Amino acid sequence: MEDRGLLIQAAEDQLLEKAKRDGVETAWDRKDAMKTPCGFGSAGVCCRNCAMGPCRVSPVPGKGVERGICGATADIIVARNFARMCAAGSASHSDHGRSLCLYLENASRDGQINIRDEKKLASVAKKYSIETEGRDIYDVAHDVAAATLNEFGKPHGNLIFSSALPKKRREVWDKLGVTPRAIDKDIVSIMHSTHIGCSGDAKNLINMSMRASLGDGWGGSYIATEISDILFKTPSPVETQANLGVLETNSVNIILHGHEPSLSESIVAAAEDPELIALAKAQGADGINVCGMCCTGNEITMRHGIKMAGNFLQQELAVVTGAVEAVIVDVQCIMPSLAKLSKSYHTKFITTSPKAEITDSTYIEFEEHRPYDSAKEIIKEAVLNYKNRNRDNVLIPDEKCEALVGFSTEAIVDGLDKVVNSNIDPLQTVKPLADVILSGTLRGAAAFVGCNNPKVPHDEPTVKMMKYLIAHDVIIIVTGCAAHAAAKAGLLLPEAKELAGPGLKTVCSLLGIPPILHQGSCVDISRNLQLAGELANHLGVDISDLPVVGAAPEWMSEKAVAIGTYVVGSGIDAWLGVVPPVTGSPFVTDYLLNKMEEDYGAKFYVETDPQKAAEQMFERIEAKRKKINI
Ligand code: XCC
Ligand code: SF4
Repeated sequence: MEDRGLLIQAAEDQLLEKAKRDGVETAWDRKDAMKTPCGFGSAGVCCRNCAMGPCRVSPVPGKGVERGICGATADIIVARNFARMCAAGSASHSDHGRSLCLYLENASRDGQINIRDEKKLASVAKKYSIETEGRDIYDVAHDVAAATLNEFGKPHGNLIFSSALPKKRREVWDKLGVTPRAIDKDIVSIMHSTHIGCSGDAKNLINMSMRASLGDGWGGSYIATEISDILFKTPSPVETQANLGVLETNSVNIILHGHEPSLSESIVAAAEDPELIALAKAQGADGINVCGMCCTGNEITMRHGIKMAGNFLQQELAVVTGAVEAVIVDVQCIMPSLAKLSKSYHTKFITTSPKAEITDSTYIEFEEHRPYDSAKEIIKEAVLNYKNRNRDNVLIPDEKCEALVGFSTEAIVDGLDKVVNSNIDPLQTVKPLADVILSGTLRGAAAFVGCNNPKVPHDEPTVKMMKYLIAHDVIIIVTGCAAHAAAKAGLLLPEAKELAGPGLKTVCSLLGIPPILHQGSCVDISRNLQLAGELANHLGVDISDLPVVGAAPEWMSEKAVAIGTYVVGSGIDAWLGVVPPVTGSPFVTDYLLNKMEEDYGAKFYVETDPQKAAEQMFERIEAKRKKINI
């Protein structure tokens, strides 16, 4: 296979040059202008939790100012800041989950919100002990909405967990006192305990961070995935294309960017409305080309094969092509810079959520009670903008790559089942996967997640690490912006098996799958958890015993901090390629990188060299295999 990494870079360079010619700036320019980042901020020792401060204490023990005005040490300040990152990340994923529960509440047979996956509905209903026998599916759906909404703020007890959560893991959490109670409650606890004069113990704060983050992974995010599948169907493998070359010269190009699939699903459906297509043709366009970006891109590609325009650092480049009629967004990971940037082109930057209004954007609220009609009105703005495109200043890069996406846990299990063992006990569904891992055909699995970050070369560490691991017979599951990186590099193609080791190659050939399986958006890391949990249950071990690792090579968001935390808390080691702002605390650093293993059987690794990180991941997989004698 040709090395697509260089081609991707060439396409990106072209657009960066164009940006310069056009006199517009991108995140990379602003990163350069930022010069050296603040050392206190980088080490996490800056506190502005009260107005006696801001206080910055020395990141080096025994040197300089050691306490804030209230007496908080570097350990306390770093732990508080870390906890607040976990709270913000968990809040974002979980509020996305809540929006979908509220959306499901409005589902009705003859309305604009419908149930597309009755099987998933039944399985989620079972989780919440909701009767399904002989009942109308919409009544069941409304009960599921009520039950899941209750998980956010119930006053007593603990979250209701998926049966995929191994008993042993639950015992670990109970013993440490980190079993999530209610999603919102555990987030609020952090905001309370990090207020001036509350928790002054770093371990206590880290435990709270873990509890809220686990409430994200096994609660808010898990619910987001479950409800999305019920409403929009559980993904199954579908072909798509990735990179900015998916934009079309003679179509109305729409970039859908953000996270919640309620908006994006409606836009995708409404873009096929004959009325809108006729309107597009009347403007001189061939049609309407909807493309997805970041996590929204993952959501709509895995359910409809909608083309993937790119990941986080490509959002500005999409506008720079000069070929985008509208960037339509909802929440999260939307650069406010798009407002100014889009004004240098004809692009309409349309914000739709009261949670993420952006100054100088065109705000058209997405009306969830009439999603189809509302989506049509939004798309109309884009279509009518086609005539304003400046054809002399358009540059659509040639680069695009085919990909196979949409491997939900259900799809993986079904696929394996069909090939390996056609008539197995439904409770033994992960058996084929367990068998290929036990036999050593696959050495293990790695989950890649997360963002882009201009601190590292775009997509490069992600792709490098992936290639190393598949060459060593480690199967990869991928979500979020890392999934776009894999797609652009051609790694989501069945042909990429040529880059895999002999064992993984055999499995790929047998199943017709790529060595890297696309599992969706970042809330869909719940699918990773589900798969790992089912595997552990099947083998009668804890998740921390499995030869499974995780990595976020280019992470940047607070959501990624929450993810890393719940991944480790679930028993899976997590490699970070960007140093988190905790180095100013000896206690927190030592806990995350070492001691955590005693508590959770897993820990964080921070390694900025992708080659070394990949080697460490593989070593760790082999060590875990030894531990359970396989
Ligand atoms: Fe955002 Fe989800 Fe990160 Fe991409 S991967 S930059 S969080 S879009 Ni979630
Ligand atoms: Fe300073 Fe303490 Fe106030 Fe933070 S909480 S700003 S360390 S006085």
